[in-house]
Amino acid sequence: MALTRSSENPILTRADIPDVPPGIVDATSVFNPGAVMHDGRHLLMLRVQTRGRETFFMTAGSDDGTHFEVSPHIVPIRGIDRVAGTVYHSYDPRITRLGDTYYVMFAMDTDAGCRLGLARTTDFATVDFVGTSGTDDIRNGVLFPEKIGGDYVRLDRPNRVSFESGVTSGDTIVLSRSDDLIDWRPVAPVMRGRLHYWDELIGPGPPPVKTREGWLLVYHGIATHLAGACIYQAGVALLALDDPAEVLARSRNNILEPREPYEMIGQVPNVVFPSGMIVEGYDEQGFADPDGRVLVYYGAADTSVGLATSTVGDLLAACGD
Ligand code: BMA
Repeated sequence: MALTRSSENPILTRADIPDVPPGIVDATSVFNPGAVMHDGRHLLMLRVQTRGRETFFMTAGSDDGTHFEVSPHIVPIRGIDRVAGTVYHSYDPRITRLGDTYYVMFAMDTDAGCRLGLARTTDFATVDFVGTSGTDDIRNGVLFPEKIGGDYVRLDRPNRVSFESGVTSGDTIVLSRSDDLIDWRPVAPVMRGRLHYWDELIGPGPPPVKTREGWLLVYHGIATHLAGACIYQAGVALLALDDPAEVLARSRNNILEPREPYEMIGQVPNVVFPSGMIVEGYDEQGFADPDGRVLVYYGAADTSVGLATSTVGDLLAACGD
């Protein structure tokens, strides 16, 4: 089995969220975290929701990757007020380290629709808004941890599919390139959803990880054909190192699906939503060690945070299953 749930799951629940009045009092949920190693510790950037259904970012730190302590602060995105109109929610942060800077790419619900916001930080105490990253209606965007062919590169998922509820989604992960992280050129579709199967709608999960075999991508897929239900699951794919628009392998089955009560019951039932991934162990050239432990952090039922672990080698093998 490619991914094994932590016996401590869910590793974070609303009970772990300290009050930060007046914004956060008796939090409702915590889910879909970004994850990164920072100063030798595991760091999560959390999506915290309140009874007012307002959304805030908080951080949590851990020495072992499983037991986290949430800092009693809201993390403001300094300068986000430059966005025209109202930003109703900022959520689903994906964190990529480029050199000494951490970039956070996140979804923003704005008057104009869903947009990707980009912020940067070196310490997670102050996080500065860089800008709205592109003009398209996109919810999921993940930056690669290095330039490829001289460009910044990301995987994104344009929202081109509408549910009856008005929620938008998409069935294609696209590769886009940029000179400045703000203006993006879509260059090629990478993967499409597989109608009738587990991943009809898809979106990138955490930022891709560089291995000697290729870029390892964990993504989410949604099955929509089951009466009255959308089931969110996770899968893996392998993309070519020099041209990540080329898919070398893609798992036939999902590698994580809602099975535990905390994944099946909650604010949005039947959801596992991988958003953070930490690999413990890289070689001198910056490739992930095949034996390195992989920690995948995911939102469970839009209510709590789950952890599932693997190794780089096992995830690579799952791409071909
Ligand atoms: C997606 C996003 C995620 C959420 C998921 C399940 O479209 O909004 O933030 O976890 O739906 O509700």
